[in-house]
Amino acid sequence: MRSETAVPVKLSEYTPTPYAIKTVDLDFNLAPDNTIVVARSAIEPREGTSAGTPLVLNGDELTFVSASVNGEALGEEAYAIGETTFTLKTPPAEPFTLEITTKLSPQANTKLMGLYRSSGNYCTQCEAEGFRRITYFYDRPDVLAVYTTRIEANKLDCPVLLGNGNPVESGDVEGTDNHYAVWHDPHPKPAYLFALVAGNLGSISEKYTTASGKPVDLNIYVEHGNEDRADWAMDSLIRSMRWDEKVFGREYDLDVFNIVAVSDFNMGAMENKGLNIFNDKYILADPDTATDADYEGIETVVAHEYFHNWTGNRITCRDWFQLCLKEGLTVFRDHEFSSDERSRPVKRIADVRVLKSHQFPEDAGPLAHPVRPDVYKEISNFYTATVYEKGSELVSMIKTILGEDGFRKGMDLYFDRHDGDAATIEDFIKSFEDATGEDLSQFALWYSQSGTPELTVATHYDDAAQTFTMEVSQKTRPTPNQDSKKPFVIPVRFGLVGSDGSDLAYAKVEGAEVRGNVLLIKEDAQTIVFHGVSEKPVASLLREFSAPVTLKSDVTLDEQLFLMGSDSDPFNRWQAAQTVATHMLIQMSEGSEPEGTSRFIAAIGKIAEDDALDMAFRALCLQLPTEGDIARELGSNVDPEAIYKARRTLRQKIAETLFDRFQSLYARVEPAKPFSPDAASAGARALRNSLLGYLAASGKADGAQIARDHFESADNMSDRIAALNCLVHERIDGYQQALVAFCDRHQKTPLAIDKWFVVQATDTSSDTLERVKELTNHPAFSWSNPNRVRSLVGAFVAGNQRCFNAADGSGYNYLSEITLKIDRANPQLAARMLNAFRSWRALEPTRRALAEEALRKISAAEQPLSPDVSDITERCLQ
Ligand code: B3K
Ligand code: ZN
Repeated sequence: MRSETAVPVKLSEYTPTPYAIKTVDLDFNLAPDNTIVVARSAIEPREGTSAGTPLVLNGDELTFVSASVNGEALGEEAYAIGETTFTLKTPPAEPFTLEITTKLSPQANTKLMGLYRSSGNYCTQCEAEGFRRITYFYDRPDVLAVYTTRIEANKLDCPVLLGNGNPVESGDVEGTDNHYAVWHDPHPKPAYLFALVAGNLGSISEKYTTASGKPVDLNIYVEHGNEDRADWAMDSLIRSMRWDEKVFGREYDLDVFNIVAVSDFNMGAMENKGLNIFNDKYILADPDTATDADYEGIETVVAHEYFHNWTGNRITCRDWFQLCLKEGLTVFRDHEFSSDERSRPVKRIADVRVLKSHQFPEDAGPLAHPVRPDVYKEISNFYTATVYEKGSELVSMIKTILGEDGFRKGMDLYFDRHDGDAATIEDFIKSFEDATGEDLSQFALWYSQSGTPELTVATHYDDAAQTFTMEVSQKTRPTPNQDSKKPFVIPVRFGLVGSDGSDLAYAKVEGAEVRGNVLLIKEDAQTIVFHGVSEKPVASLLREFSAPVTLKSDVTLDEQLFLMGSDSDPFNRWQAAQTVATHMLIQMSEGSEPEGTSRFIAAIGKIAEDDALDMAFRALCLQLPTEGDIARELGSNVDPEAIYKARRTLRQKIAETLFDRFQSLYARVEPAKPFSPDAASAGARALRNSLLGYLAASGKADGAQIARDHFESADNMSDRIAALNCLVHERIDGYQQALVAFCDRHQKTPLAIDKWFVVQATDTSSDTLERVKELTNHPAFSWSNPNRVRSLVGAFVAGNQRCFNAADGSGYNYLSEITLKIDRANPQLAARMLNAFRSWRALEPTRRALAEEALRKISAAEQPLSPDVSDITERCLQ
């Protein structure tokens, strides 16, 4: 590897900066290749800093122009410019003003970090370390300053000029074609929350009044022509603001809240104070171009970024190790919001699917790390499913353990105590301890120990004594840098289900603390005895998925089928279906005939037809575990081809067996017209489209015709894309014409063309890789746009298990080639793609060797690697 090995940053080495920066006045004069930034900072030594301690600021790819202290230009002897630093050698002992001028080229910024251009507009992304690409600064989250930003740009090119906080002044710059605007943000904030937007944009606006009566102007800016696709985002924003007032007592704190959607963005969105910047995928929607999943994604991401205003911005992180303090908590808050807005069990199942498909494999492989890591080389690589999704699960467990009231008290104390702080996980946990008197020291291990605990439960019912005994043990496999682990506190929500499907009463419990219907497991092994249980129950454990663990229990196939039909907890009904299917698929992938297939198929049919159940829930129960789910369950010696075949066989069997019933149900399910994105309508479409999937997979002519008709008659994107998927993936006559028709219809809408890329990239035919390569030459594709790359290349490497894991290693080689290609322009995007190797060690030996070879090709490449890509490669190979 030719890149310099980055120095690891360690949690244990945290020290505050020797200087504080109180205020920053930024002056931007924008031009594509020659933007001038003047940063005037009011700086003072912190208590204890000895006089003359050098001031060392961060910088990255900056052109330094000049610097002055208290208005006096600095001579060259007074400062030093390093590759990543600016050092003021002997700062004054008293508070002083440092002014630094830098020059940037937003046009040439392909990393999409710092100040860059998207469709000709200027925008910024500063988290985690992008502000140092704008000016030399203490670019770390524990330096909080009050920002004032003056933006000057050409009036015609950039009629819109936006900054953080409130607008204070604007006007023409005399004698030029420029105008300017000044924004002031009264809330001290870290540099990563800085933002600026300048460009030619359209907008929609609304007025909002907070619970205490403060008026707020809400604006969403989009590229011209997209204004009428921003209504759902605005609606979501208003509902989020109301919800945060009601559920957490949190109000908005500025006069304006601006959102800007841009088309080139490395992630989903960014919570900059008062000026959220979004990937347009999470703003733009209309029925013809966006699916129900897109509408839901917009609602969630708009809420998430808004909720950061309190969890992230008002209370920020002391250092990047504490990232989960804002991310895990804010994901928890957006999950709660969506659960309240939609169906709670359906949302829970969807969230757990994401957790299990993204976080569990991460936690089981070479990239595993604690929710609060203690060392990193490249922080951009730690915006992971573990920090976000598992981080959210930890907050949810705190709520389960403390109960609704205790949780709210703890949150209130956290907000009261830490408003305006750069806080730590310890501060967060302490707030709950102090508010409730609970000792959470063992619970805190969840933040420092990586790996998914495995919970094993063996049960026994004693008829004569009327006791039900559970032998419970927990084990967490070794993970990088952590060979042995202490036992976790695991809250297990449970019920003892009796033969009529209702939960049985019990007189008392020995061997574990029980709170309500939650068992608190705290030891490596413990025996729990329920007394006074009138009949042999079936244990329904981990209801609502009350802890992020894997569960091995002795519940039999018959009992699982019983829970599938009768458990009062919908989550566990779904889970039982998944457990049964997973066991069957594993047996099939190993070449044996599974037990219980016909009973499982009958149970699936029954759920599908049960009109008492939510349609979205029925749709979820119809989804078989993914190939990734099965691979994860196997854990080692994974043969993706065998898994693919097993899954396809079972799917076809279900389709053939239930064809007539599914056909009549399909005809019966009619989503309401006209189109509405609400949860009930989306649920009806989801059920109908799941049924369509089976009808198309049946191999029957009728099924094929239904799929063609579905495509032709679709009046919304959810239906159209579901049908296109069936046509292409089942190779139904007419699929090529459908692909052409889709592309023609949506050629002016890049976000819709992304779906067209995904359909083709996830096709499991043997020539898919060639097709993906061809499509990279399609006029709609662009290597510089992250959404396009993720839709085509990302969907292939992460969403097409069969072809990415082709036995000849072609998929792996392709990933190493494109990683190197993308890395030259956009390291973060390249590192994201490379994550597809995170489970390579679990593969069967031949593929494992090929994957290792492909990873080694990256590390041995001639070109210098970014810290992002070298970090992932190194950790994968460790
Ligand atoms: N906080 C941002 C993520 C920034 C990622 C930087 N590489 C979005 C979010 O989680 O809300
Ligand atoms: Zn976030």
